[in-house]
Amino acid sequence: MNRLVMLNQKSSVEEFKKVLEVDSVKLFQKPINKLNALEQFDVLANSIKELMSHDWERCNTNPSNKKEIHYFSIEFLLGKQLKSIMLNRQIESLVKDTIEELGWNLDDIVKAEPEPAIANGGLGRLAACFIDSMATLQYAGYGQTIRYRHGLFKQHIVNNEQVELPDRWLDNGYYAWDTKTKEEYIVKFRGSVRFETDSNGELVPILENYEPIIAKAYDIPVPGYNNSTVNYLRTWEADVPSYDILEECGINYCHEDNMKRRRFLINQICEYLYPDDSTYEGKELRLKQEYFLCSAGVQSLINKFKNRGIDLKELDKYLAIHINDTHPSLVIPELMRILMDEEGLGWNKAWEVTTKVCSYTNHTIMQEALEVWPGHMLQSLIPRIYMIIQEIDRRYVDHLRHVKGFNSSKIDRMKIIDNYGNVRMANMDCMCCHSINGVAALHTEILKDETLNDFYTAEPEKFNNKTNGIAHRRWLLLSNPELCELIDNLLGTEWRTDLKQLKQLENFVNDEKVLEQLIKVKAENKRNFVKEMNLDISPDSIFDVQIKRIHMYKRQIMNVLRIIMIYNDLIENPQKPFYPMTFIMAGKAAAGYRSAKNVIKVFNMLADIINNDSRIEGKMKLVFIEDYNVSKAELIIPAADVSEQIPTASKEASGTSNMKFMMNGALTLGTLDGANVEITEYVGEDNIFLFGLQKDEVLKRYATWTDLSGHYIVNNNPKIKQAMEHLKTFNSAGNELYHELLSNDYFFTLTDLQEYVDKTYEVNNMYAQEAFLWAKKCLINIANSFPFTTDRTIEQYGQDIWFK
Ligand code: 26V
Repeated sequence: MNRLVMLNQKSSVEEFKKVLEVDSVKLFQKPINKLNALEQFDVLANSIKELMSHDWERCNTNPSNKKEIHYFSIEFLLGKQLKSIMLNRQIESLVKDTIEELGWNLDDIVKAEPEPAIANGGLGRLAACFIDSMATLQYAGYGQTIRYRHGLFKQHIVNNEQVELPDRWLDNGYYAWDTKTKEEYIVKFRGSVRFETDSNGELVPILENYEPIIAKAYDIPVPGYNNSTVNYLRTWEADVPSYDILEECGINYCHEDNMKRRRFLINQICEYLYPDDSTYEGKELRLKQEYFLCSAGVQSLINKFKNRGIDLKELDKYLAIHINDTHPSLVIPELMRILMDEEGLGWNKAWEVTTKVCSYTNHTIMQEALEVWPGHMLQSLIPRIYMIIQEIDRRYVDHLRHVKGFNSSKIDRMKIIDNYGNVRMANMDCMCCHSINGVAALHTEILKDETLNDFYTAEPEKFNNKTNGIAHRRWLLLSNPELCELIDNLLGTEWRTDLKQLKQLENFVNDEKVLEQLIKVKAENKRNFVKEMNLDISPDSIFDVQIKRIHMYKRQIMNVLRIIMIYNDLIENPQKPFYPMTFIMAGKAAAGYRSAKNVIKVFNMLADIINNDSRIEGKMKLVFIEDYNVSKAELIIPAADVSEQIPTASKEASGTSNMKFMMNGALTLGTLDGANVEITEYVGEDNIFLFGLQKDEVLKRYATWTDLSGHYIVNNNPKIKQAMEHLKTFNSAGNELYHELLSNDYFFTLTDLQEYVDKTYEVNNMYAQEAFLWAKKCLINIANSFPFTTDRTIEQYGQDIWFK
């Protein structure tokens, strides 16, 4: 390319402008003043990539041979990148000044930027925060995932109901931040395994008649904050093999129908995140996606380290692979396969290397999310991998029986392949990884005591806790500049890189001037949110916010029932003091999750009623924000007064929005679950509103088969009964939820409801009566949010797991 200048960090506005001009013509064959906002974004992203290219290339080659961390995850929830990259690379003024000269508008460009949402929720957002922190801490730390053409569906609310539309974020096949690399690998599916004897008399497995699929790597740059590190998130795309490869595999590519079908099946792999798995084919497609990611990723790593001349017997000195939940577990047998079948390491050495390389994080104890595959599905889709899993299982079981002396019922629970032939991925992770961690202290305790107790008793030294965090750069510096400015005025600016300094904010908790400023910042953020979202709500009301995936264990239905109870109360007692409250909810329900969809419908129906009831005199307002995503979270969270964190104790592994809210000065109303427990420890019980059953009680009730029907509570609490009767009237959605709760209130919604309502009144009163006390609590929350940066989390992963 004929460039007049090469960009770098210190480039001038003039130079930057020149590059944009060249790129404009190159990308769009248009002069720079004729671009629309999306084209402006594309050109800008392209130039910023170039600005990083030198550092990117250097980090890619890893000249100092730092140990590399590869974080495999089936989802990454990146959100928009432009502002984050500008912040991390410290090029905010360069970009702003340049586009100002061009007459462009940054807000418009940011709005036009596509938002990759190739994820569901917390798990994927955590992964995105992790790669930001790894780059910031200057680890050679990378992400690996799939380049899905559709992210999680777009949610529309039509007649109060969720309607799913495809998220076509990659429709033109182009995402300005990523770069297609030259790397390609063949991922092999199906076929059969034959054994041949090699010259040393060793048996060598040969996979025959397999179906080849090409994996192509696209890399998205991940720059660290205020340093020269540029790592990447690698996304793998599936493609049809060349005719040469097809010929080599003996596949007839001249047959048109055959090729059409082949192309369709291959394209399917990257079409959707979590395809519908209610059919056999759907389930198999998910498994295909998982192996596709694992095989492509592991092949690329082996290739890289071989090219560097590294002895694969010592791979663990140079490489750590992290398995984010069970979805990428197939990296284990894939690494074993390559080390043994292709690189000639024997079983023992391959096992030693693999177990030292791989580590696993569990993100949920919900049974339905712990993956299990029918053995015959693996056997037909990835026959050699299945053999290896069988062999791992056989040897480990042998060890448990003869070395550990475990009895057969315990071994039955621990085996990878159960007595029905199902393959349990979490069991494989526990057997093969050198480290197993939960994501909050309470969650890790539950893993050790309950969910993974058998493995804990076998190898306790493997277990450790790594409490989640959030990238405070995105969730505070970028999303709440007003609050940051206030903190700068109080502490100087060093806290931005050394979050521990936030603790010093406690020096100001009795300074009414500071508290006033804090109240002002919140008010400003609330007004901004209302304006940006074009909402008809009062910024002077209390913003009570529950934003997360809709799930029965997260208990949005309890929030709905609480609102109904308060509503009934205010109608019956119009004189009762009640500070106006806006109940904000957002979140998507999985397309096939009927109860969750019912909750959305009921909330919206209730909103119609309450928002139009003049008797309530504007004291209550309900808002459902449709199509919740990262950008919306960035607007809502700084505007929140009350953070709703109300899962059934024991069920939410950690939660991360709880941390985002506290860091932005909202007070938590919640249960003692997940990271709420640690939040409570840091802020003190006076600065959080807690209610509800605690973990031990919940687990005890499950263990003792306590009657979980809701009848007793409904019959003994007339107010709850009244609210439930009301719920029943919200057509079939309300009616179904009513019956569900009455017959089997598995998540103790009705049990915790009255305390929840009582706490809400306490919150309301305090906000209304004691503005300074409220602000003081907010400040204490902000001051004590410092441990919840992913910089801390990642440092601990580094010390205890990856570099140990
Ligand atoms: C979820 C889903 C949802 C839709 C269909 C398929 C599928 C498969 C697996 C999963 C597992 C999700 C596990 C998860 O997201 N856990 C969340 O992880 C967060 C980060 O550690 C944590 O804060 C949340 O508490 C936890 O629920």
